[in-house]
Amino acid sequence: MTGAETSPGILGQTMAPWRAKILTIFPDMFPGPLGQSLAGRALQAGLWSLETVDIRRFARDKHASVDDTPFGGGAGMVMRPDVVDAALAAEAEGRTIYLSPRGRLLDQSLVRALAAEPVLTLLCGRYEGVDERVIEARSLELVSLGDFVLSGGEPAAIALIDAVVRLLPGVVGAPEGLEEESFETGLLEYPHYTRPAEWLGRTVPEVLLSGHHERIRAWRREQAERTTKERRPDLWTRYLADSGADGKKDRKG
Ligand code: 9WO
Repeated sequence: MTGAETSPGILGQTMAPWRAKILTIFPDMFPGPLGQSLAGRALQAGLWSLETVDIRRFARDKHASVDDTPFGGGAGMVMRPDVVDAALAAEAEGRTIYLSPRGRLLDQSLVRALAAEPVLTLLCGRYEGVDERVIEARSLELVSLGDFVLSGGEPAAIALIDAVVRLLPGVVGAPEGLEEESFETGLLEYPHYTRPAEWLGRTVPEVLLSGHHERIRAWRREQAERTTKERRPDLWTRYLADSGADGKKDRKG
């Protein structure tokens, strides 16, 4: 993939594939799981492309150091601002994101916005992170997947790309599949069941076997609302606010 290709759009027009550029000291971690399944098939089909940049290429000394000890002391190492900056100066394109637990929480509305960009650069930190000055100097956008610490930004970059790729035109078969899903409605998902109809003495809710599509839709909505109310009062409050005033769902984040 050079990123210069075009892919057939859903209506037959050509469009540039969505691109991700990953700056990392572990380029071999990519595509990793993104080479499999839905994202992997879309990658093969040219619907998106991935380019890794090995940050170590931008190291200047003979040991190719990318890190050094922290000023002020303490455990671990910090990624050098000069090396990370050289990599960004040469390679960054489009919105440039540093995956960090200190960032803005990723949610589905940010995922949609990122899917609408032509290209993203994702900087993956290692050790205790990158020198703060490069974050400031390059106005990096910090994005977090949640309140936990990984051993580096790479698994977070993979998760972010996975979330984006499945929204790209032509990646998921039917767009209705996406509209019905969790977070497009603003609610958590309703419970799912498949065969066998009885398993370990557990049955499937009768309504789902009834063939009454209107009742099924109402039951699923009710289940989604109940689960959201119980488990995610924060989402429930937002759902009520967003579906208030003019009645129906008026989402998009
Ligand atoms: C390491 C560390 C060690 C001692 C005390 C505090 C500490 N913080 C960190 C730390 O945040 N390390 C990061 C490892 C540096 C940047 C890359 N790393 C990372 C990214 N871990 N977790 C993420 C991450 C990214 C996005 N969403 C969730 C987690």
